[in-house]
Amino acid sequence: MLGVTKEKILVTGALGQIGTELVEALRDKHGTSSVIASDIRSVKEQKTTRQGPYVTLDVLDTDSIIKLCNDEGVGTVYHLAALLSATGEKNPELCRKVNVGGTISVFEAAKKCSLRVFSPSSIAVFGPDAPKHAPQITDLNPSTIYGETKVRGESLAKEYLENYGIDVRGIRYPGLISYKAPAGGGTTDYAVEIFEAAINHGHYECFVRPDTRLPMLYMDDAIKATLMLMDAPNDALGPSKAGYNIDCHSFTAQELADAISQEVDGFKCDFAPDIRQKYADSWPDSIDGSVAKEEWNWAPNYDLQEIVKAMLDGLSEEN
Ligand code: NAD
Ligand code: AKB
Repeated sequence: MLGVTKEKILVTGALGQIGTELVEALRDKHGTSSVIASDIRSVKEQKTTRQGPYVTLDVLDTDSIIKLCNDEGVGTVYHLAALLSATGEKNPELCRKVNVGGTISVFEAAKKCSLRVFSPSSIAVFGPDAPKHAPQITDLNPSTIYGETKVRGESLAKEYLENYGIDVRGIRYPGLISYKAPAGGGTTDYAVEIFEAAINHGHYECFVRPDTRLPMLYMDDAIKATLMLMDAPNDALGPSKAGYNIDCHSFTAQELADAISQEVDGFKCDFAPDIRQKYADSWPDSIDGSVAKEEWNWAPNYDLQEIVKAMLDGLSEEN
């Protein structure tokens, strides 16, 4: 549109676990008015009052995304709207609709409005047949519907790049640990819930076995990785740009509980595995992030002890 520069940023699914912190980081970096937060939910549902532009937007509504991008001069979309694994497996149809349909909707808008897109993937792309230390490139045969939608998201990104030159970048996020917004219905939520339970009740009943080992990352690192990837020069990025494995930390549920016990006197964790154990068992124990390290220099800052400290300090300050 004449007179509208395409400098603004749109974040979909902005009221979720990642969006809550990504919007804050993007506003610090680019200025509050440059970052439009959006979600299907009303902003009033969010505990924290949001400073800055907010619109209610269903990612399945392609026309509204296109209109918003044209009217506001949006040049980049961080597409976070999705259903996570546990919620997705309970409602496979909606999971496919939102995760695949929503991604197509955003990519179609990208085609029409020349947008750059960040579209996250997940360690859920790997299935039980993948090596337990998952390499960047291996067969992707997830056993969850959620994982299938993430594999499809990566292939759609490649398709839109090859066919229409759309710059879509993504990270196969591991389980993300944070305290500013609740975890959104995933299998790795135990690694978030355990902290609040430790502080408030001195006890947590964990829904996976103690020996369940999964790759995990503190949210500050996840946000840093996201911004680094989006800032990386395009010619540094190879064929994995739609779904990078990134180096992170890998620990069992028992190791996490033990690390919390060292900081919270008397904390006790019991284990009562439920259906989410099956999803966790189908995912890798750890991931090889050497391609991301080589191409855009990624390395995490927080190890397990530092994550535990940051979470307990953060939650105590909030209470
Ligand atoms: P979340 O569940 O916390 O947030 C997702 C947001 O999307 C919610 O606020 C929800 O209201 C919104 N939403 C749902 N349907 C929508 C629709 N039709 N239109 C608009 N908004 C809609 O999820 P998150 O943890 O912030 O995850 C964001 C992305 O990162 C997802 O693609 C997820 O698969 C991926 N990811 C997250 C993790 C993690 O541990 N948090 C790990 C791997 C990948
Ligand atoms: C989930 O558990 O569903 C997410 C993920 C690893 O994609 N945290």
